[in-house]
Amino acid sequence: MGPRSSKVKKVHGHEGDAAERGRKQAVEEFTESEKKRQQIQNAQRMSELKERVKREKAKLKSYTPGDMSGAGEFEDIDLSDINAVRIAVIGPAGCGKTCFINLAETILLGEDKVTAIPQSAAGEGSLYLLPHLSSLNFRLLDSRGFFSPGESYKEELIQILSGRIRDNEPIPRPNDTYGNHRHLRDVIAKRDVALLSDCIHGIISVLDYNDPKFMEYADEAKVYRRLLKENGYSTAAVVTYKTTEAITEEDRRYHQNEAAKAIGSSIDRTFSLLNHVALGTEITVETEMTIVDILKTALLGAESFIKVQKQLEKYKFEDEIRDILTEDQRISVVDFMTSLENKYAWTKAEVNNVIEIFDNNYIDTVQRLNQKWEEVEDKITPWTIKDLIKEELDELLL
Ligand SMILES: Nc1nc2c(ncn2[C@@H]2O[C@H](COP(=O)(O)OP(=O)(O)O)[C@@H](O)[C@H]2O)c(=O)[nH]1
Ligand SMILES: [Mg+2]
Repeated sequence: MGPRSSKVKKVHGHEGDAAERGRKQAVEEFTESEKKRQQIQNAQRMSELKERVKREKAKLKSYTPGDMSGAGEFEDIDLSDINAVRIAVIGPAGCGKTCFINLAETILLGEDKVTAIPQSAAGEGSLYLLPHLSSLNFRLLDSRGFFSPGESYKEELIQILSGRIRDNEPIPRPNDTYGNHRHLRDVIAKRDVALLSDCIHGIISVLDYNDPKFMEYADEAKVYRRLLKENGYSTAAVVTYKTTEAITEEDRRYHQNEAAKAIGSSIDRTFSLLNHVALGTEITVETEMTIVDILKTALLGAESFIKVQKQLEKYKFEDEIRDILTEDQRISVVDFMTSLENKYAWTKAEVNNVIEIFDNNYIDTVQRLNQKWEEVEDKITPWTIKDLIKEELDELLL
């Protein structure tokens, strides 16, 4: 570059300096106001989220079975026997079941009301089927973690779902060496399925992303997936994170997909959750919202399970009643009288006489005869026949 051009540049540079300063200032001012605007927006969003969490927590605390389903969903179904909706929290050992329940208790009831105490070491956690949130109208049941996704824990899960293993009871395993609970296995296996009110209605499945077996579970958990699906359960899935490292949105989505596939849940019923208990970090309002969403999802699934079971019960009952009625009504008075004619060797004339009386009084079935007995009994002769008819009728409709 020659001296001329440098001169031009210099002149230009002088003008440019002023313009540049102006531009810089404008940019700074804009950035500053944009920052403030975003801060205000964030603060607003945060206070809205806090309000929402507060409302949702209050709703869960006053929850009554049926609340999550739309109005009218339980119109013709009696829920009075369901004191509390029962949700089992299941998953591999150490995945964060107890920590999750601990978080739910902390945000709904407060730290001083927590009953779910997680294992801090790698050892086995809950060996009992422990109910939590017992002061509310739903329960979270902490269960014993499984160590492989294979067949071996299937029977145990069936016993929990069917209410054969009762609240606060040990969950016995064949190779348990401690506690001498093994004898309980036979006792539990012989029990009947519990009443609907004491069975498990909903499921929260937990998987720990940090678990080295995460992918193994994701591949092989189909035993549980099938079992739950076949029995009409709809599962809420939770992927827990025990790390303060930032997780990219892409990774999170990937884990969520894998967990949804493994558990047989849909993406919108699969949640990511930071394990604040294990990390020892403050529970954020976002985490509170996630826990609320998990509980709501699980309760909705549980309500639809209860609805289907109740409908099945109702149909079964109605079918039985219908069977009884049709069986009775199928017996015509003609058939009834003919059988008595043979049994007691009455004459045809005697029997026809009685049938004619019935006919004149619009009595065609034994049911009808029973209802109208007082109207016709005096017309039946001789009285020996009348008494035997009555005796046989009572016997038949007992
Ligand atoms: N460092 C530490 N780890 C914890 C603490 N509480 C739980 N953990 C870990 O967090 C994980 C989940 O624990 P937990 O909820 O008991 O799992 P569960 O077996 O599914 O009930 C396990 O790996 C625990 O070892 C804690 O207080 N400190
Ligand atoms: Mg546990």
